[in-house]
This record gives sequence, C-alpha cells and structure tokens, in this order.
Amino acid sequence: MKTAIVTDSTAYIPEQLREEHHIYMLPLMVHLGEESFREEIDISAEEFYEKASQLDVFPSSSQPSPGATIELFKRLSKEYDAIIAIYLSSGISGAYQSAYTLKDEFPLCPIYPFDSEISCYPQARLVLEAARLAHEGIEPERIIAQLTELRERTKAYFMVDDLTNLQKGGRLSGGAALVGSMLKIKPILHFENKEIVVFEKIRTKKKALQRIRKLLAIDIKKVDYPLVITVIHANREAAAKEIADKIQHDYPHLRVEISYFGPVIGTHLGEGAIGISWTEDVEINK
Ligand code: MYR
Repeated sequence: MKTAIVTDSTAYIPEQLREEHHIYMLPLMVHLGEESFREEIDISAEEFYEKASQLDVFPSSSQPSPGATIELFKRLSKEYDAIIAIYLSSGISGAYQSAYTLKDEFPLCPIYPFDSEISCYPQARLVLEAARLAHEGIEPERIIAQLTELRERTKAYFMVDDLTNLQKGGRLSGGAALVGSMLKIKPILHFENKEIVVFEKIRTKKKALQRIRKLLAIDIKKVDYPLVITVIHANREAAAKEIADKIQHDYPHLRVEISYFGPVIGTHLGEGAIGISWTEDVEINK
C-alpha cells in the first residue's frame, strides 16, 4: 500500500525534512499590500516580518489555490494508492473543507483529508508520524486512527504581543467584542473545538510564560508517555532559544525543539508571538 502524505505550508516543516520523508506541501498565500506570495516558496518568514514591518496596511492570508491542490492530487493519484492530506484547523481556515470536497474525485486513489485541529509544529508532528506509518505500508484508515489518537495528546498554548491582528483577521473566537485597551492584554490562547479562544487572561508576557510552563509541568507528571516539546516564535529566535534551554534544563530526558510562526500564521498572530506545544514523542522508541 503506497500512501502519499500531503500537508499545507503552515506546518512549517523545513524543506529538507519534507524531502527526507517524502512529504508534499501545499502553500497558503500571504498578501502584503498589492503583492501576493506563496509562503515557504516565494517568501521566507524573515522576509515576511521585514516587509510587514514596513507596510502600514495589515497583511492577509488565503488558503492554497484550488488549482495547485487539484494538480498535486492528480499527479499523486497516478503514483500512489491513497492520499492523506493533513491541514491546519478547519476552525481557522477553509483549506481542509476545500480538500474535503475533492476526496472522491479520484476513484482509484481515495483522498483522506485530516483536520489537525491545530496548526504549526504540532501539525508537523502529526504529519511526520503519518509519513513514518505510510513508509511502513500501514493502511490509510489505520494511519488516520493513529493520528486521531496523537491529536488528542497534543497541546499548544500561545500568546501575542497584541490581539489586533487576530481580531482584524477574524480568527479569535469572540474577538469581535474586544475593544481598545483590551487588545493590549497578553492572554494565553489555545484551541478549543478547532477555534482559537482565550484560555486565561494574564497581564504580562512573563507571567503568561510561567503559567504555560506550569501547565507543561502538570502534563509531564500526568501522562505515562514521553513528550516532545516545541517552542514556536514569530521572529523571536533568541527568546525562543532561551525558553527552550530552560525547559531542556528542567527536563533533560525530553526532546525540546524550536520552530517558527511563518508568514501566514504571523499575519494573524503578529510579530513577537510565542507558543509552546507538546505531544507524545512517538519517535523516541522507533
Ligand atoms: C487562511 O487564510 O486560510 C489561513 C488562516 C490562518 C489563521 C491563523 C490563526 C492563528 C493560528 C495560530 C496557531 C498556533 C498553533 C500553535
């Protein structure tokens, strides 16, 4: 059984890793004024934050072009028996829904769209696990079942410098009601039922970070499997490294990684956002 693994660009899986694991990527678009770019292809995260800081209009984003999706699925349907396509949460983007409408278009190669219910590196962890299982020749239904379990074990908390981008982009559940000074608070955000909601209202970034590390500590004690932890940043590599080093120091037996919020996610979170995610480290004993 040959199953192709597809994901969208917001998993921010580095190209080399994608190539190594035969992962196909569909880019979302970022729009800066008059210019549009396929993220991870036409524009890097660094270039995006640089350009965005010089513009006085808010950037915006859009899901992968339907043409590119159909073209990729068509090509893969000739080489593979099935396609698993893992997308960012359907509560924040129409990408999953668009793929869903194509799922029966290729009768000889069924498409299994999978809603990660998250985005960024926690999504990448699901994708990498799917690629590992596909490489072992596991049936797509079993891969989907494993991903569903891993998704349950995935947590992510994040915070932004200010909530304006999230509110303007309409990606914060209940965000329309926020006004003025409220937008400057530093709440901890997370996903609930596929949407972004405020987890706790905290006034400073330092305190929010402490609280997220406390939540991590609680989970490390609670679960009976090893975790892999990722610190994710929007153009704040040094800060992310400092946080990752502290976590690694506290938990030398766990894997701690660093990833980034690329152009599309940066459009909605704004520069300076920081997140910490954790999930079962399924690779540790493989
Ligand atoms: C689109 O235009 O279809 C993409 C919309 C993306 C919205 C992104 C909202 C922020 C997501 C934060 C993810 C944090 C994961 C740790």
